[in-house]
Amino acid sequence: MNDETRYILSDAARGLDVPTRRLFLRNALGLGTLAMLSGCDVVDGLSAERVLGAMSDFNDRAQAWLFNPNTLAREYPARMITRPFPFNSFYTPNSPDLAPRIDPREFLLNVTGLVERKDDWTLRQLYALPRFTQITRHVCIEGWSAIGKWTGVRFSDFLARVGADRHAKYVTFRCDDNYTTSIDMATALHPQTQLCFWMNDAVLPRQHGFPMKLRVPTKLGFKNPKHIGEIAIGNDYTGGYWETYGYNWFSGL
Ligand SMILES: Nc1nc2c(c(=O)[nH]1)N[C@H]1C(S)=C(S)[C@@H](COP(=O)(O)O)O[C@H]1N2
Ligand SMILES: [Mo]
Repeated sequence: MNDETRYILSDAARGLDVPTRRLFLRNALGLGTLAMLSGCDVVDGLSAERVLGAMSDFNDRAQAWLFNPNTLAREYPARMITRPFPFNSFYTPNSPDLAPRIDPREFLLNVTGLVERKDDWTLRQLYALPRFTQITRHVCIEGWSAIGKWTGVRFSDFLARVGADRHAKYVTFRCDDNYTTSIDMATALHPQTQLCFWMNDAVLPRQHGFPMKLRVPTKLGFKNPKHIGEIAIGNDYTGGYWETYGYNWFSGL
């Protein structure tokens, strides 16, 4: 492989999720193979990207296909809880002071799209929902993980209460800091997927997502939206913040 080839490949591979990228680079797929895959004689950066983009879509579908709705993420004993629990956000790492300030008395959660009941929810109403607690591991794609204890309503119960169309493809989360992400319905209905309001037995701290976050222990950390302001059910792909930077959309663990 010459330098230019290497450059084109590693540049295009940036659009892949980490494990796929690692595999891809380890196997150092040559230009010849890539040309064969894409069916063109001359492989430039753009066609390499197109092939890799198709691989990433394939990766989403393969992961969705392999996802077992009955497989539970591991739960841990309380003594293994990580303290302090790391803070992370897209706007600036290590600046919890920039996390949104939300007035709990004014807060309203919007529920939109393919649902029978589009009423907004106050925090008082949300806090009154039946709750369960999980101690699970949060895994960030940036290379750290931490164990926390989260309490809140089973998301499938919440979806049933609002009369969500369970055959819709996507659930999209729009957050107060303009972060967004979306998940597949199978994951939304997974028994450990939780709309959570408490962390380590206290109200969810501001930097960790007050007033609520979605806890999804079967997916990477960036698929766990904090400061949720809107939950939308629909069939149109909506992607998300990190997804537009090339992180694999499904990102199952
Ligand atoms: N609203 C919002 N949610 C978000 C993020 C964000 O920047 N904004 N970052 C994601 C990422 S990449 C991670 S690792 C976790 C970090 O959660 P923590 O701060 O509680 O550790 O939140 C996820 N959810
Ligand atoms: Mo993350």
